Amino acid sequence: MAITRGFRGRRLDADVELPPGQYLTQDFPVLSAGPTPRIDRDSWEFTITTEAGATHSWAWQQLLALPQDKPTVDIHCVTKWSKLGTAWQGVSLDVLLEQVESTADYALVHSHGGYTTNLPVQDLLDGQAWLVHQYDGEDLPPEHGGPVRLLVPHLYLWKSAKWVNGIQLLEQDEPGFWETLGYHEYGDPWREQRYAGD
Ligand SMILES: Nc1nc2c(c(=O)[nH]1)N[C@H]1C(S)=C(S)[C@@H](COP(=O)(O)O)O[C@H]1N2
Ligand SMILES: [Mo]
Repeated sequence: MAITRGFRGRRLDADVELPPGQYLTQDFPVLSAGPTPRIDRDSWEFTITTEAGATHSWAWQQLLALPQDKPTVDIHCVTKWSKLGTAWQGVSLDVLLEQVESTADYALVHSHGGYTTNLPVQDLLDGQAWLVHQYDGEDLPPEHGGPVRLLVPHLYLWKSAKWVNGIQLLEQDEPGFWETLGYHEYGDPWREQRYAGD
């Protein structure tokens, strides 16, 4: 029976305000610019490099030992689908950046395979961004960025780098993969910042 169509969690679709130009989807599309890497949890490592060149790394068990958050958030892809109430588990970037000495304003996020994306450090702080390793109560599947991806739900989803392995803190902003190809440097879905100049 299709009686649950249009109903999502506690919210009726009709009551939901989406960012301009977006439509709702119930499934979870996969968007990857290259092949899906298979990354072993035991050799997984995440490194923050500061503007001074100092590095701070976390291994898989160290990530799991940090305080865990369970954000439930709406996500918005620049290809116009939005998905509501996605449930994740991971570590707030506040916790990781707290352990790092830096006054840099910009971050360039790096992924296994060479994907990059940039955003202001400010957008990684104050409970706005996580390194997530679970989706919907299960280990994050490789196609969605497992073992660990960045989640920055207040920006278009291309900023949420899958297979994340590091963040470079920079004094000068540097465009990432899609930003170099004409996408917006910031990417706020509520201001419909899809392409450079929007
Ligand atoms: N490493 C990496 N991260 C990535 C991408 C990618 O191609 N490589 N695609 C981005 C884009 S454009 C989107 S919309 C989301 C898609 O996430 P999903 O495949 O889990 O839906 O991942 C983002 N993160
Ligand atoms: Mo995307």
